[in-house]
Amino acid sequence: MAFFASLKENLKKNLKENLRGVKERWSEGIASLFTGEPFDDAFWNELEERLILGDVGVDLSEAIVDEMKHEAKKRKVSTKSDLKSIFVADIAHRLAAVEGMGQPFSVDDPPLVLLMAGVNGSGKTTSAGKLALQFSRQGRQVVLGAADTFRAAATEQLQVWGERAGVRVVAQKPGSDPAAVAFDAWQAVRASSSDVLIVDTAGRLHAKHNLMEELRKIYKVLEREAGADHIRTVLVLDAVTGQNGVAQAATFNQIFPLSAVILSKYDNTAKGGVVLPIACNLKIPIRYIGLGEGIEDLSPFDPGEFASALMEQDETQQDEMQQNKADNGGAQ
Ligand SMILES: Nc1nc2c(ncn2[C@@H]2O[C@H](COP(=O)(O)OP(=O)(O)O)[C@@H](O)[C@H]2O)c(=O)[nH]1
Ligand SMILES: [Mg+2]
Repeated sequence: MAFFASLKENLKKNLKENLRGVKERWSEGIASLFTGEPFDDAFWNELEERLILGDVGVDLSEAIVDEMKHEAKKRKVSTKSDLKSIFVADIAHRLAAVEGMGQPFSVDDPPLVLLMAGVNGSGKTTSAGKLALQFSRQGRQVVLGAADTFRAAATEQLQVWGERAGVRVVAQKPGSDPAAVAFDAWQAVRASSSDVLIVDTAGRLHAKHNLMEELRKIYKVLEREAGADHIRTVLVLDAVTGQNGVAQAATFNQIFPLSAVILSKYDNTAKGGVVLPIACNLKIPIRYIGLGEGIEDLSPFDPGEFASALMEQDETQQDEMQQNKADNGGAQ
């Protein structure tokens, strides 16, 4: 419930600023489709179209609509509003069926090594800081590795997060080999018998071959030292990312099998439809969701709440429309 409460709070908080963002939401118009008269073929086409527009992908959108048609027939559903719960349940079910979905990382078998990956600005460093605090609060000894050596500022940024979370940061000077930093950080974990290592990395476009190779090298070093069983690879994905997110996930997933997606910035834009094909087709679980810039703003992903939020967001849109009308009325 914490996820939903903070989501709602954030949506309300940003009510006005979000007006523009609303147009970008993947759920735009989906809830309004489910009102009124009995449904016909046009309804199914429209639903499929809106899912595709919402970055769910052509094949998956088609599969969702086919499944719904089937369910509607089986249950003899005749109104669109009855279909609404079938739709929400279907989305939630598809997500929940992916192993690890919504499950925070466990430190049952320490050391746990997290390798953060993703494009520039997606929220890797911020998420690393948030995770460090969560593990530290569980009484775990955490080390952060500053393997984004491209810019001096990147290391400083991680050091700030380390201070906030109260954990040690292992860094070298800018321009150092990131794999060497990862190795150093691992040594620090060993020497201090720490439980968790979180390795931050530089943003990289999935299409940049040499940068992806560099990431593979970091992974190889950690795999050699810690063993694959202890490593979890994390793709941090900005919720605003559209279909390109699927390509990103697929390419990172080829470098090393991804253990998780963190869907960041869900407070900014409640898009995020792209997690459906990532979860359902690539079988990568969404484990956490970022709901703000603060160190506490990371919650376990909840597929049920995520699916329900589709309808909730439309209600927020209606609130906004009413608010807008009231504002305009006041101005006249
Ligand atoms: N609103 C919001 N902003 C976020 C979230 N996660 C990260 N950010 C912001 O996104 C920007 C880039 O984050 P950063 O962690 O530096 O991304 P990196 O380049 O992947 O390491 C920063 O301004 C963060 O404050 C989130 O969940 N919500
Ligand atoms: Mg960073």
